[in-house]
Amino acid sequence: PKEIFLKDYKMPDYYFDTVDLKFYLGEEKTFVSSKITVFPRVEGSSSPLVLDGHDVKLLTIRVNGKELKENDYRVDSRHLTLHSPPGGTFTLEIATEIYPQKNTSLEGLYKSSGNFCTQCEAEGFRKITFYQDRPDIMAKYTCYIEADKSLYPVLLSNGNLVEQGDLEGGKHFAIWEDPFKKPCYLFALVAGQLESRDGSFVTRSGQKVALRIWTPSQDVPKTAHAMYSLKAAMKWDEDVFGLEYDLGLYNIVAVPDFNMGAMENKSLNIFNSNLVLASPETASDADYAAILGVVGHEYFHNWTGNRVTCRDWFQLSLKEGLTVFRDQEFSSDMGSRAVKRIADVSKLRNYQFPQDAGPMAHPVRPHSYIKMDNFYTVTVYEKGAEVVRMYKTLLGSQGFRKGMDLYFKRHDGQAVTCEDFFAAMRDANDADFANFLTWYSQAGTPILKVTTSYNPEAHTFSLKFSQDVPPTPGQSVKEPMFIPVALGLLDSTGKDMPLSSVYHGGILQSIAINNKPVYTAVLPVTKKDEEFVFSDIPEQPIPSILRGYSAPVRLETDLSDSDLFFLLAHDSDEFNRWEAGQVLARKLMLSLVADIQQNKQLVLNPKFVLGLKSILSDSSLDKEFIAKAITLPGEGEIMDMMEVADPDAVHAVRTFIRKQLAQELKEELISTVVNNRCSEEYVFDHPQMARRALKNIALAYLASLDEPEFTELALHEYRASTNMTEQFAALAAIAQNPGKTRDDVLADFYNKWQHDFLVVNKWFALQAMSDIPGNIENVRKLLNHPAFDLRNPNKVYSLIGGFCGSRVNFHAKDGSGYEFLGEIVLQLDKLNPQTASRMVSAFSRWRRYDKNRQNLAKVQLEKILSTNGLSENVFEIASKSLA
Ligand code: HT7
Ligand code: ZN
Repeated sequence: PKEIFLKDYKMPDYYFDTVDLKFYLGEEKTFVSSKITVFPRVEGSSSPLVLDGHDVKLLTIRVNGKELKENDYRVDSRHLTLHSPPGGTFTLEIATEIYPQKNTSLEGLYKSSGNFCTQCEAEGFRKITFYQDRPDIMAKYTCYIEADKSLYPVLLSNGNLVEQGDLEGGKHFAIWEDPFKKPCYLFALVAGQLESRDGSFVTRSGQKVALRIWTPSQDVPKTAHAMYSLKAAMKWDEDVFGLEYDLGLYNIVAVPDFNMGAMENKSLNIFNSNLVLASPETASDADYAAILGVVGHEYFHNWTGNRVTCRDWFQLSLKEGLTVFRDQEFSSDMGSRAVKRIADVSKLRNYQFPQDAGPMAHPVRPHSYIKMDNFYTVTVYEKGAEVVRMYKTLLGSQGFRKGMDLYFKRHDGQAVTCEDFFAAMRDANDADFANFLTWYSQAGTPILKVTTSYNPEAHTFSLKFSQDVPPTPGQSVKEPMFIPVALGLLDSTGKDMPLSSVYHGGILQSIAINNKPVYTAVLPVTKKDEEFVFSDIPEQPIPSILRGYSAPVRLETDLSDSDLFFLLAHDSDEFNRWEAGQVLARKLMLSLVADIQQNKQLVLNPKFVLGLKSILSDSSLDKEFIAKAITLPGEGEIMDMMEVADPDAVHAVRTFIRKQLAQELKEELISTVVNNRCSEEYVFDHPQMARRALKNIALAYLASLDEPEFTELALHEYRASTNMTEQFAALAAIAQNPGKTRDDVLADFYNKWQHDFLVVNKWFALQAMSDIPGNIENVRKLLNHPAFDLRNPNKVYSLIGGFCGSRVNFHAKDGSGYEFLGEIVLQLDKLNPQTASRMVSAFSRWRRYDKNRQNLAKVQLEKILSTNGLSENVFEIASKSLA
């Protein structure tokens, strides 16, 4: 397979101005014709025009109305080349045939539950017709769709509906016209039996927008929350960024078969059903929150991605990092900022940090790829969002807004690069961003060490920073990064001290704003070693470093346990308050892992129990914050900090601490469950969600004790629940412990919900993730369950993805987990390479484990790689994992 490099980017030789598509949808084949106005970049040039095409049968090709002869062009399995196009502007007409019914890859045009739909990002348009399938080709599209009226009563594409009507033979047609130029990855078509929930939104300049969310008719009642989310997102983007919607219609279609979460096609978003459909009985608070975030995300792409798009796919984070940042801010403003930040940072640590430390580590803007689909990663998305957040931290809200305004002013209607975004931020603020661009080019999570000292005579407080970026594949030597460190200093009563000046680089600099001291300062750490000295500090402070997690680094401080307990009790920055507890928990877990490995008896530090007890009983705290603060760091996070990851020891330690805490805090936990019951009707709002989150975690702790009293309690909660959040939490609490009750409740849950495929996926995932030893047998059985289907990505993510998340069973010493995944990847690769390559990624960190596990995983990777006909997707991940 061919590797593509950023350094090889070349402007296209030809641009497209208008594209008229015609689709004749059929039961065996679909005819597609395109009529494109083409013009050369350099007037008069007639270099060959190379179009991409994959699994497309060419019928005819015409230039300026004249059919080409065979020696005028060449077709191979991936391209159509016109040897010598006419010198100036010309029309190109191509007629092709495709087979959506056979398309299980879910890219291009395919069928999902009887309906036609498309997925063109990143390079799926080439499976529809021959085209220059690259994002810097932006054109205006019209789309004619013809299909059987009774089978496909709804015909949708991008833009405005300009004409529709009936045809002979029970057929009908629709013509759509999109007035905005777009790259082909934003093209979309949907045809099927769908009904809509209709809403409307009036933009702040008075334009009325019709909003439609399309699903099969029985699901329309479950779209209310998605509609609410869409309206909230439209309003938020106007309020925060001054950005309005630009067409009279916004469609969302939910489909059950979809490789990712959703797709931002211009005015015709296509969503995975699980990110649209919700009712209190069937969807959890986490599902509601995900719907809000993703509906917002796709809507925000209308400006950051669609109006201003990427020059090439290496620039993906230009739209994705920025849009994730925007959806994170939206969700923060709609709920609790601190809790959202904690959730986002946890995601970064649990998924992106491991990627950044493994064989698939790549910069936010990768240097090369074999298959672009493999680079829709947590690094491009989540670390990319952190990079955007750092601009805001450095410039402040107003400065950031000025940068965004300039970005749109300069680049509306263009396909641009990460440097263009950087330049808009810099120029709008006259800012000095020093070496900031290395965030786009260097992979690896920087390690930031800080040592502090107080001088009681001089009343100064010094922070010495030292940074290191670890080597990553292809990048052995690293430059220092620009790390904005938000910092506060707490006095002995726990209050923030006023900060007005700091020595840096031999100069005393004022950090006061309008002559007023600040309570959180942002220190620009740009060198390998750097010192900042605060003056006028009357007493020894406790520093709160990296407030709000102001940069995506691993922070190592010289704070003592008592400093951390102090921060846990007092920090005004809620993120750092939580973080102090997590640092303590991580230290504790690592030392207990060492104990277990040396066969020592495990003893839980009573101070830790007291610290959590005081959080649990502090009624002044937000309940969702308490729920986060009493949640232990994940097993992955701890394994990531070990020289050789030991899944059994880490799992045993986490289980031990959970049980000890449950034992010691039994009374508090029981009253937390009892006092947080609620008979109010389900509402997706912060107070109610916070209450449910706290109650559910308390129940999980208690049930971990596996005592009849608490099994009864969990059963009671399961039966009394009127919403999925509490019902599923009670089921999960019970499912921790093997036995008859577990089996009965799991069976009861399935019987209750077997008609609802989204709930059944939760049921698959819960069982797949189970740490009960020997669970592989059950997972193999579930593979043959009538509700399971390898062709549906959601089912694969639930069952196979869920299983790979179980430290105990996926990493079983006998290799049974690895063998299972090896088999599945090969079966899946024949159906859907994108999903297969996501699954094979579970092997990528095999070198982190002991020799025995390494050998077992390596055998599977080698077996996969030696298989004939392997997709480029799986090849890329498997070969990089072994390299
Ligand atoms: N921009 C969308 C990306 C996407 C995608 C990429 C590859 C394969 C399938 C896909 N479905 C959607 C999603 C987003 O970030 O908004
Ligand atoms: Zn996106």
